Amino acid sequence: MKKITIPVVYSEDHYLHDPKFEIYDGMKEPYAEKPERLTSIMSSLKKEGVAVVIPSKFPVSHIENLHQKAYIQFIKNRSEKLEEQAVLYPSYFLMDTYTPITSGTYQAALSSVNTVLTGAQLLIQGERAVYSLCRPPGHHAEHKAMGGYCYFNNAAIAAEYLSKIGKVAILDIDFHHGNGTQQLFFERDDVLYVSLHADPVVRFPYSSGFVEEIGSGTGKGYTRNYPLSLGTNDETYLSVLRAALADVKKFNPDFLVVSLGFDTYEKDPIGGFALSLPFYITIGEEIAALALPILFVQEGGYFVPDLGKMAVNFLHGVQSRLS
Ligand code: OKP
Ligand code: ZN
Repeated sequence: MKKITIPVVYSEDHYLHDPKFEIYDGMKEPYAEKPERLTSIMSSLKKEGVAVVIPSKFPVSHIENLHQKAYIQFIKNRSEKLEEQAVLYPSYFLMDTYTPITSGTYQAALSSVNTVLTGAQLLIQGERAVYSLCRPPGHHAEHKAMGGYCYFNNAAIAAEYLSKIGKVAILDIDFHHGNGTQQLFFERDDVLYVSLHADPVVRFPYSSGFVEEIGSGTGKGYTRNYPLSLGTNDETYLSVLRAALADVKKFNPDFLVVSLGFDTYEKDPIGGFALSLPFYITIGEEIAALALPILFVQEGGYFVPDLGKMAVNFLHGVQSRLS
């Protein structure tokens, strides 16, 4: 197998965000979006000998391009005022009960944004593919609402940054629909949003990700949703992935941003598809075959013991199609 030469952008700042619980239908549950997720991926990638890039600092204006200033300030202020072990479920700017603020949340979320912007910058400098290994994730975060473990919309912020240079397509292959990313580009025709996800009737975020949502105004036709049934297997997923990739190809973008979730895996504790471990090689190959500069942005994936294997398989698939 080819050696993985795709740079991995990673910062240990994500450890600063470590809530101890989430609230599911009123009951406290252990927090699924935990730091060990990235520890698992990072230790497997290090064994593959990947080059690790530490993110540079970008101005907050990149976040302000997509999120309301008052919303950003709110997260910063509340975060900075909290005691170390405190877990705050704010009454404002919040769409669910999975996305608390802790003392390190703002710093971690800011670092997550820097991780993807650094990746985007590497693409602009000519890199073919970059993996931004960030947490907290971002695709559920809307203009002025946190939710689904997300605070700032990393993939959307990277796409916005790249869109100053060329047309950008976002392919979202996390198990959940990226309601935030969809919202942020719903009325635009310079950024395409295509998503494969669990049927929102049965899974989070419940309120969006339906086929009828296709964008509006100038953005009409630049949002595409592919909801899938629980239990979706490798074969069905592959045929739908190919349809989504055909949409991307037709759009003819200059850059591709992939919201990469590993919660489509058969053993994922909060997912519900039946994708196998070797299939992640295929997903990587199919996406890389588009021959576009690609930024991979980490979103979900919660079966910690196998996350490293999924990432390695995926990157091997991508690598095999980079000429
Ligand atoms: C974030 B991402 C289980 C409930 C989980 C929240 C899902 C957030 C997913 N205790 N519901 O897209 O992976
Ligand atoms: Zn997810």
